[in-house]
Amino acid sequence: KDYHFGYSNQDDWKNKCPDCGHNLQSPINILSSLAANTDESVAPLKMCGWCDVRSGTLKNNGHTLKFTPSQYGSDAYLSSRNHNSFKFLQFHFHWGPKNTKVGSEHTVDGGAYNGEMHFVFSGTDECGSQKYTVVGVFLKTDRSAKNVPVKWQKLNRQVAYNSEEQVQDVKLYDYLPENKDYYLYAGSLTTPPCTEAVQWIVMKNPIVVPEIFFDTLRSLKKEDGKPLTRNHRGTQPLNGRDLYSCYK
Ligand code: SG4
Ligand code: ZN
Repeated sequence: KDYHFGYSNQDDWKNKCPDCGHNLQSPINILSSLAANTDESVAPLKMCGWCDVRSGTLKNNGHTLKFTPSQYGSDAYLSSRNHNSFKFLQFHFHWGPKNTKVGSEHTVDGGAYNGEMHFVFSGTDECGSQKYTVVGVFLKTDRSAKNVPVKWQKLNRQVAYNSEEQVQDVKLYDYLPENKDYYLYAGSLTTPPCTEAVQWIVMKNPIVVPEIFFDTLRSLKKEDGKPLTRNHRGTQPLNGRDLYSCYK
């Protein structure tokens, strides 16, 4: 049975889901000075199928707005470091209550962005256990934009709680910043069960998102009928984990 967690009582998550209280949790505050580590295995991302156009469903699950590709057509994969060919599962969003600098899950040198988009990939490690790679992209509100780019119009839907709508022609690559530099570290899912099986890839540069899309996200209804005005977890202690970065 699902744990009906909320974002106002994050300290309680660990009572139901012990992993949420463990030591390798996400998100984190990324100290850019610590991310100076270079490691030859941290290589530019190999993206396969990111430019393909795919259709799928946009679902409001009460915790986020999530795009899941339909089973037809080619799959999208990601490989980086020692993880080979992780298959694309879904992307979803995190945001805050206002168009101020709060809403992203990761922060950089203490600073947050307006929101964060997560591309979730899954695969297995050498021993066969399930692992995830999540690519995080910071979102920055654009107040001035008069016309909404088509890639945001497609996702700009007031989806009712627990229902889903069809979306056509979504290209993952359209939602990545031009510069593909990223930070990398080992962490967890940012929602219960907070499983510590995630290789995080956080893109250094944000993408720009029209304000109207954030308005739509904030008006989505939760299970209790109230609007989901924020869905970002607070940053968790690094606890000595290594942080890497990849520059082109
Ligand atoms: C959101 O609640 C998604 O709806 C979940 O997807 C996702 O869990 C969860 O966030 C955690 O993902 O990238 N923020 S995160 O760490 O992707 C998974 C589903 O419930 C496993 C399918
Ligand atoms: Zn997420």
